[in-house]
Amino acid sequence: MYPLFVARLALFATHLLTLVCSSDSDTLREKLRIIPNELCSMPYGSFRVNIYEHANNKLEAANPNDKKYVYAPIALLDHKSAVRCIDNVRKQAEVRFRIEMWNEKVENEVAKYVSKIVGHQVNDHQVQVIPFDKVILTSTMPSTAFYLTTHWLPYQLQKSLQFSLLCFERKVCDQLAVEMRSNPEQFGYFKLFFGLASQVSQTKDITIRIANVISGQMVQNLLQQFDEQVFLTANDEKRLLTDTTTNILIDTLEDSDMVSSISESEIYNTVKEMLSVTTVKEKNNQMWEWVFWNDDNYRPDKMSYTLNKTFKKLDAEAQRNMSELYQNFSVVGSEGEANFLELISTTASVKSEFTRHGCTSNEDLANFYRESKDYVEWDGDKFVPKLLTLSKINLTQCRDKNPLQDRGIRVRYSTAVLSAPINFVQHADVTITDEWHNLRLLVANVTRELNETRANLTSELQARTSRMETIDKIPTSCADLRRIGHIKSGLFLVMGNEMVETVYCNFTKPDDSGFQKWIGYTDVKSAPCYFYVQRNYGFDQTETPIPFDREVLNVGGAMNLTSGIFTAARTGKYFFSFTGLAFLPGHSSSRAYFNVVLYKESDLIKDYVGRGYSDENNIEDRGYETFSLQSILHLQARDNIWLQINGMSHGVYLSGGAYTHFNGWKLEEEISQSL
Ligand SMILES: *[C@@H]1O[C@H](CO)[C@@H](O)[C@H](O)[C@H]1NC(C)=O
Ligand SMILES: *[C@@H]1O[C@H](CO)[C@@H](O)[C@H](O)[C@H]1NC(C)=O
Ligand SMILES: *[C@@H]1O[C@H](CO)[C@@H](O)[C@H](O)[C@H]1NC(C)=O
Ligand SMILES: *[C@@H]1O[C@H](CO)[C@@H](O)[C@H](O)[C@H]1NC(C)=O
Ligand SMILES: *[C@@H]1O[C@H](CO)[C@@H](O)[C@H](O)[C@H]1NC(C)=O
Ligand SMILES: *[C@@H]1O[C@H](CO)[C@@H](O)[C@H](O)[C@H]1NC(C)=O
Ligand SMILES: *[C@@H]1O[C@H](CO)[C@@H](O)[C@H](O)[C@H]1NC(C)=O
Ligand SMILES: *[C@@H]1O[C@H](CO)[C@@H](O)[C@H](O)[C@H]1NC(C)=O
Ligand SMILES: CC(=O)N[C@H]1CO[C@H](CO)[C@@H](O)[C@@H]1O
Repeated sequence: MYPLFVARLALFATHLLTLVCSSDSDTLREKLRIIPNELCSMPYGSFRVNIYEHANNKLEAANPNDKKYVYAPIALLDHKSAVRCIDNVRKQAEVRFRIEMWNEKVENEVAKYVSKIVGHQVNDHQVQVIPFDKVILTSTMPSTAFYLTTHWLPYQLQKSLQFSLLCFERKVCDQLAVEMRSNPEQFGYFKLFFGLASQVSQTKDITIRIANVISGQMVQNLLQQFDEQVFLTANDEKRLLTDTTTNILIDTLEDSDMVSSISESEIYNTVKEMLSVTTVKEKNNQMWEWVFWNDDNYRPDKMSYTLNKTFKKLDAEAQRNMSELYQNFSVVGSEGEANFLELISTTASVKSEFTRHGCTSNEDLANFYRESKDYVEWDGDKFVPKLLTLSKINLTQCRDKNPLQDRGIRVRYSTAVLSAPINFVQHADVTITDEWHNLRLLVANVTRELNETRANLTSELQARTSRMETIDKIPTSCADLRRIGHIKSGLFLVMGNEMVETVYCNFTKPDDSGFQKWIGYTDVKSAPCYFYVQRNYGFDQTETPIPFDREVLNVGGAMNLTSGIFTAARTGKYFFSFTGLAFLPGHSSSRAYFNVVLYKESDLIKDYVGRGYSDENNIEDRGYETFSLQSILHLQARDNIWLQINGMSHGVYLSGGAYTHFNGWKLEEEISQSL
């Protein structure tokens, strides 16, 4: 609620955590059962972490694995988390930021460090942060820009807590948030107080001396600037009383004492009475000379005056718009600002009026609009300052002091069990471990990497496709491959004259000369072709293709057993073999013979390829005679191949019974012809 800065700058020379006094040591001993003399102080980044032992560790029966060690919160400021917010409950601008109390890394290091000190293994679970119940952020240096609340925050051993600075003005908070993010060490005068729920508060009678009240910086400023009296806005009144209250507390309480909120507001109100601050609601033009305003340009009467003057320079429509802008309170924020800027910028003489007022940039004009909306209104035909509730202080009284009385007051306060200066991430080893933050970073990293990968791939693809041509044929060389976009050297298949060929393309060679190395033919067949057929029965017809009746294998179906004709499906080289058994009878005295011919028919031209022949003159030697015929042929697609008996003597026949075999297969295909 109201501020408090508990201070003793001189005491704050070291970044060591300090246990504050003997009575607190008692609290530690009694309530937490901690041995108050620290066991050790572990270096951690640019500061140290104090480590204490649990009293039970000293018991005779204590097992090393049950011993407990506690360490002081690290109080590490996460300066990057500082943001300016508006607390909508208190209607107050504030700077919010996080302070880290502990993390797994510290815990782990404490365990390791204690292990070394005590000479036996100490596990993570034997170590924890001191179990305080409450915490409060204080400052050892008073500030007129911000204040801190005097309410304790419950602390349930969270890894980190949010704290805030409260500002009298929003723009001050904006500035402070930036400062904290960019130069956190300036806030080195912050301290954390830790306490226990069971602690009883103490009381102390103090005297508020009028001399102390008047010696405050803001009162002194007012005494210099104004003569008999001064009027303050509610905000400035609060600033003055807060500032004074803080000074009084710094003067009367010990460094580690925390005043209760109620006592603090009692002091605040007492100071208000002592200064005989009275509230007035006045509308009187002379009064403005007595009003304290941080920046004179924003004094309501001066803003009204400028608005009035510029209003007269606008045309009727713009005038209507401008007056509406000040009546329509619903038009807030950026929309109102934008409308205002537009109205000003359309008329040059209006703009120069604002320049005279000290508003040169659009930023100034937007500020002017924001401030003027709070303090100026349209009364129907002109702009007038709003009726303000102001506080009046009689400065004459302050000067001669006599009528003013010192006042005694009883304050209630509690003493922190531990006071710790806040620490900063000044060392590479010390990092803030905010899981959410890390996760966000990780996601951002992954997204960035994906983006980069995508960008890389896109540019690579573009680089390739920009070089890529369409050649509208099957590539026949490395040069063709390069033209259609291949860039990685290796073995490739290209179309040769008849067959597919394998080539090695060395694309690292700058030009097309000599970058193709011929490797060999590639045996590619559009379909397999193998057959093996037999005759089971004898055959004695001449001048007709020999049919077959047993199909052992006929892959591709090129062999027609019924007709005895093999038809080449594709152009290429084929192998055929024919072996058989002819029966030459012994009843005739004349020569017995058997003549078989392999025919090829291409484009209806029938020609024989080769012949097989058996004969026998001697009757005694007649009987079965074998013959055979092998050939390799180049066939065009649709060429026919068959065997036929072209001549034989009477009674001769081709034997069946699986003694007659016809085989064939495609050796290689002229694949270029097949496409
Ligand atoms: C006045 O306001 C109306 C409606 O918002 C807008 O269309 C018009 O341009 C404004 N005129 C001037 C002169 O700003
Ligand atoms: C002000 O409010 C009136 C009625 O709500 C509306 O017609 C008018 O456009 C508003 N003017 C501006 C400048 O927003
Ligand atoms: C201020 O206080 C003095 C007494 O110290 C009194 O004479 C004077 O009238 C007061 N002035 C105003 C403006 O109230
Ligand atoms: C994100 O990337 C930065 C550098 O590119 C690196 O330092 C940081 O460790 C990364 N964060 C995570 C969570 O991966
Ligand atoms: C990734 O790229 C998109 C669009 O290309 C962009 O909007 C986004 O901000 C990028 N994200 C990161 C993390 O770079
Ligand atoms: C993208 O390309 C650049 C330059 O070649 C390289 O340094 C970077 O690692 C690449 N990024 C990814 C995600 O592949
Ligand atoms: C490919 O060409 C480059 C440049 O002429 C040469 O240095 C390299 O040895 C060649 N690679 C092979 C495998 O022939
Ligand atoms: C095989 O030849 C016979 C006789 O010429 C014919 O009737 C039959 O259709 C042919 N079979 C095939 C599969 O071509
Ligand atoms: C309140 C205020 O400043 N009113 C002024 C508006 O402008 C006219 C003329 O410019 C003055 O006469 C009023 O006093």
